Amino acid sequence: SSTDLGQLGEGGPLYVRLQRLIRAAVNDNRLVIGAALPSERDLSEAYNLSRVTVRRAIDELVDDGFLSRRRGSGTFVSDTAPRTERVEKSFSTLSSFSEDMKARDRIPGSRWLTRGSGFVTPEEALSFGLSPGSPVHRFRRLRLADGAPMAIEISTITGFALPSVEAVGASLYDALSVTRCRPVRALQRLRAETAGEERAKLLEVDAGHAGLLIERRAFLADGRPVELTRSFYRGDAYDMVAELGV
Ligand code: 16G
Repeated sequence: SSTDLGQLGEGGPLYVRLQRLIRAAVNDNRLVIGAALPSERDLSEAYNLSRVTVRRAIDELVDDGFLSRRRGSGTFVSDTAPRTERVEKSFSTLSSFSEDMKARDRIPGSRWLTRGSGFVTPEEALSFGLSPGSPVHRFRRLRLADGAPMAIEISTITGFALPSVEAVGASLYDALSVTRCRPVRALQRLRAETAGEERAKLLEVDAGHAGLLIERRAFLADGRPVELTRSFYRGDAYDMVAELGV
């Protein structure tokens, strides 16, 4: 084919499939910011699509700010192109990052930034209701979906819940299920925060990027605290949704 964008996937209208292909190419850097998109004619020939379909796909991506047109020279990947499709995350269920991603057919990933074991800080002891000197495990992880960074998570886990920090593989909640310490109740607090240099670099966004910080304090049925996690989510990758009743 005359393009390197790969195969058109299945499911949904043709113009949506072409959009998915273009977004995926940007996601995994086959099309970098500023790169020119193949011409509409090349796309329609390569994928056997009508020019109307190709134009519709591209027009929408231009409207979204994902692509931009420069008169006379073609269509380019915008420098504001969000590198991921937004994910709707429930704000009212006690799900794990891995479960959230699998539910959306994304492959969850995790990269260790730091990990170790130690003792509670006076602050953690107070907010957790733990005795001073209680053992805890601590780690920082970069969370990925299909290889693209989505969130940074900083966790403190009470000592009794895990034999060691190495017991955590790809999923913390899987490890906590094994020790029968998966939490069943949690308090969450959400606030807006911007990404400083360090967060921005890890999440591959510009410094000053608007993110969502969610703090989760999670407990066992008997009230013992298990987890204190601060998750910094990319603001361009998430919508927080909750079902409310009266
Ligand atoms: C979610 C949780 C986080 C938990 C993690 C476990 C929120 C706001 N936070 O990100 O508290 O530690 O999932 O995910 O939902 P894992 O089992 O994939 O490691």
